[in-house]
Amino acid sequence: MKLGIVGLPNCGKTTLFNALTGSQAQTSAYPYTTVETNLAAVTVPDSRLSALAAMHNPKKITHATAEFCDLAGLAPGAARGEGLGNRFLAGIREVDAVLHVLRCFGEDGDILRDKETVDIELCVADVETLDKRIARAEKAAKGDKSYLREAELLGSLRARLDSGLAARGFPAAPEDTALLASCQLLTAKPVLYCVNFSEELYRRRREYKPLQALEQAAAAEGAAVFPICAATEWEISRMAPEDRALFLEDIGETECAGDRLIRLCYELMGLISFLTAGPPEVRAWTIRKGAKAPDAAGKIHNDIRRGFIRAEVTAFGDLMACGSPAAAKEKGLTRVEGREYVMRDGDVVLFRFNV
Ligand SMILES: Nc1nc2c(ncn2[C@@H]2O[C@H](COP(=O)(O)OP(=O)(O)OP(=O)(O)O)[C@@H](O)[C@H]2O)c(=O)[nH]1
Ligand SMILES: [Mg+2]
Repeated sequence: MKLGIVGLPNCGKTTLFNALTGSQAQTSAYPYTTVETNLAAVTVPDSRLSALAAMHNPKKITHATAEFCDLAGLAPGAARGEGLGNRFLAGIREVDAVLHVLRCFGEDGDILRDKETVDIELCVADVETLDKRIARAEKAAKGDKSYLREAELLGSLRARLDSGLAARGFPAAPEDTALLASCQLLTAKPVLYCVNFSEELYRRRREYKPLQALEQAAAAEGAAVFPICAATEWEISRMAPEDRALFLEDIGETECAGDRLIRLCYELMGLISFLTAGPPEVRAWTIRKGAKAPDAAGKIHNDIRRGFIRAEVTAFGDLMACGSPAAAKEKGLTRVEGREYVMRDGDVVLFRFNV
């Protein structure tokens, strides 16, 4: 999972990046401090792994990872190449989801206006992409009429973007999803609006009207909102682990920002984890909700997908209640599942395969 941190210059992107990843990338009060993308990977917290490790005493424990990219600030006009525009847009194209940071500290914070400024740039860039694709489809349609449908579909998506709506949420038929995905539109990516508050505003954010308006706008476009106090969270992330809880409590939290945010991203992107456990390794794997057993097997190795015979599945909770895989089997809580089995979050799986 690759998450891109996006927003206007000086909104606190790098501060958020540092808070989430424990990095020390340069921040400053001047705009365009970040030129080269900052990159860091973090482990996805999953307390089930340590419970499984206690059961199996493995050589290795492997968490799923999430990668964060802190991109250059976006200048209005980026879609026309202003500021670090092209670099910025190319950076977004590579990520699986967007963390859109909105400044709500210091003097000139207007989260709704700033959101719109960035949204417009992304829409304009997408319209440009679509125009190229539509022209190509129209040309191809002269020889092959089947391309007419493609041109028409992309045309109606273009009209949607023109009216200021994101490609995300465009009602597409299942047979069109591959075509739409191939356009790699920026506004089709899942978005989490990270409102970067001053500590003072963070404490009374529930009464902060623009946040409520943002939450409504986000819900309408299939996005979510994550209020955060990035500067404070960065400070807390640098403290000794035993001191963190107290300072988190001071801003009304029990968990650090990174853990909260990753969980939200999983929800937003429709991701779940399945687990594998044995003496060599206890490990979490990330898959999409709705993935079937062979897809999950393919995450581990393509040979296991190809030679898939069956999956032996125990729900994590059942396994813990029984105390051991053998006891779970004895009680009939380990199921044998075939190719059509839809994976669930927390399934502890052993794949049987033959290549
Ligand atoms: N008070 C307060 N200041 C913050 C917060 N987050 C960032 N800042 C300050 O805002 C300024 C800009 O922060 P950066 O993290 O460098 O912002 P950026 O979005 O990465 O900026 P560019 O890379 O230039 O686009 C710095 O002086 C930070 O210390 C916050 O939550 N509260
Ligand atoms: Mg920066």
